[in-house]
Amino acid sequence: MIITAQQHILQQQQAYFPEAEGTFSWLLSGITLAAKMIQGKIRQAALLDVLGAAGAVNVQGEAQQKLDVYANQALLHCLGLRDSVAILVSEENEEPVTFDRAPETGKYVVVFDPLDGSSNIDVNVSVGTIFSIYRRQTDHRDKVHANVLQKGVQQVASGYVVYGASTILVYTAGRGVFAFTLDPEVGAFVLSHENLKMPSQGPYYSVNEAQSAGFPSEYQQFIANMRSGLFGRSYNSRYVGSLVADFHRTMLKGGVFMYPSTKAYPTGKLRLLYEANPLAFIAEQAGGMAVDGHQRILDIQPTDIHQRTPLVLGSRVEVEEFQKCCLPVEAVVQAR
Ligand code: AHM
Ligand code: MG
Repeated sequence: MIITAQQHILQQQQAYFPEAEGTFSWLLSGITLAAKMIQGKIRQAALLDVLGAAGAVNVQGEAQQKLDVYANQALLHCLGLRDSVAILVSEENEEPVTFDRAPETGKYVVVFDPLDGSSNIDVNVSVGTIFSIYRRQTDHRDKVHANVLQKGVQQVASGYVVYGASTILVYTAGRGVFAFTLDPEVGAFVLSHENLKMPSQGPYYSVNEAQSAGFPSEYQQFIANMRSGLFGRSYNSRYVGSLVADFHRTMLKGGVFMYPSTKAYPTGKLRLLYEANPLAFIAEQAGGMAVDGHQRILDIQPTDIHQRTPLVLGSRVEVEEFQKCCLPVEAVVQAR
């Protein structure tokens, strides 16, 4: 028989937290509902006049696509109706959205990128939703920024939905990674990959190589090492330009995804709270790693809700080799 995402979350809760009241699974059902609404719109995009720019620019200074706006509204609506949600943070909203909940409810903070890679929609390339869930801090319940600016290690759960040839939801609540494929006949996300593990080394590296002249030297060295077969295998390159699609491939096949600092994005392009942290949590749960060139992504103390970070994410062997390239030359010789 099939196991739906909802059933799976309830089973996990009963196994590990028998005293849980089901609020967490109810919250996650808000995300799966929004994901179904978003995927429905994406599948019909060219028919519904929802392709193209909405005419506004978001807080990142990027042109908002019409589907960005729809996806954001779907998540704000579906999650805002759950009284366990105290604060919502979205890529598309400059400030956190807060809800005035009773003290015994409003336990969670949810951070999301409603439609990542949305510049790819017009050409029918995969896009995704990324989310991250934190517990609201009881000792400073009403300090919005303290609740939102938590380190990635404090995530209760995170996940992404990739709207590709099929729609797949991947999530972790800190006890392994599980993937669910939307079954259009049933109308539910059905368990399709149990306890996903990322291969310890993989066949692909994924980076916007056209920008490589502006990459810091450690990235250039690392890419040169991969190209010259230094890690005992040859690599092929793959770069969709949609983080969720590039990460999903890395999860299943292994390898490494990188978005370094560049001339155009001196602190990296990707956002710590709703892009790097949720995927880093999943990568680590699957046996992979995520770093920014100096430290583990999950250990970074955020200072701004929309802050960016360089990101190197993927299989253990490749990320460890990247870290060796970040060391001074003498240390690299010793480390080999
Ligand atoms: P977005 O949040 O505006 O969609 O931008 C994020 C996207 C990621 O999905 C992807 O990894 C990256 O931008 C690609 O950027 P580039 O085109 O500079 O390679
Ligand atoms: Mg994004």
